[in-house]
This record gives sequence, C-alpha cells and structure tokens, in this order.
Amino acid sequence: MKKAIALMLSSVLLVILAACGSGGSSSGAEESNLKPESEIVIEATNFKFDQEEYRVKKDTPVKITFKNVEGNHGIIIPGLKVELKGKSQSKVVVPKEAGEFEIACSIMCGAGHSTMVSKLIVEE
Ligand SMILES: [Cu+2]
Repeated sequence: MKKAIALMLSSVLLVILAACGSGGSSSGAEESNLKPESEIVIEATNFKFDQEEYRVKKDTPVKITFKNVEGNHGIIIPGLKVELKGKSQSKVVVPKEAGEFEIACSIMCGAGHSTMVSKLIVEE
C-alpha cells in the first residue's frame, strides 16, 4: 500500500517537472526554428568585435553566429535575449522590435573587456 502511494507521488512529481521544463517567454525577439533568411557573423578578438555595428531586419529570421577568433570571449545581447560563447555558436532569432541593441562581451576576458561593445541595429 505504501509503495503504491510513493509511486503515485513520484509520477506526479515527474509531471510537474516536465511542465516546468517547457515554456518560457521572450521580449525583444522570438526564438525560432525557422529557416534563417539572413545571417550575421560576429567575430571576437582581443579586445573588439569585427564590426562596430551589425544590421538585421525586423520580423526576419536571422542566424546570429558568434566566433572566437582570438582569446576567449562571448556575446550577450540583452535586448534580444541572445547569449553565445565558445569557439563557434549560433542561434536563430526573429527580432520583433526595431531599434538599437547593445552587444557586449559576456566573459571577463581581461584589460580590454569593457571596451568590447558593438551595436545590433534592427531595421524596420
Ligand atoms: Cu570580455
């Protein structure tokens, strides 16, 4: 009898855990499994990104690829909830808002860390 109750409890727990695992919302961008219609590549060296600004189009799935060319860096674009790091990593997002979004280095990489800032411009 006790065993049956324990079994029931653990399966209820599993269902709750599974429910929590899915979902999640985003603000400035939608995460997407869509085929990207454009792509930008952001390359990091010590201590800058390869461009001062990157341009993408609103409502268009874009594949954002981040590459470490020199050193160990990452990017974070808080406005689009994008965070990438490692040798080469990418993510497809659909920007839902036009405007300028800050791209910053997400890893404490050394003396030039605070200067590693670029802009992502989402065009209407
Ligand atoms: Cu850094």
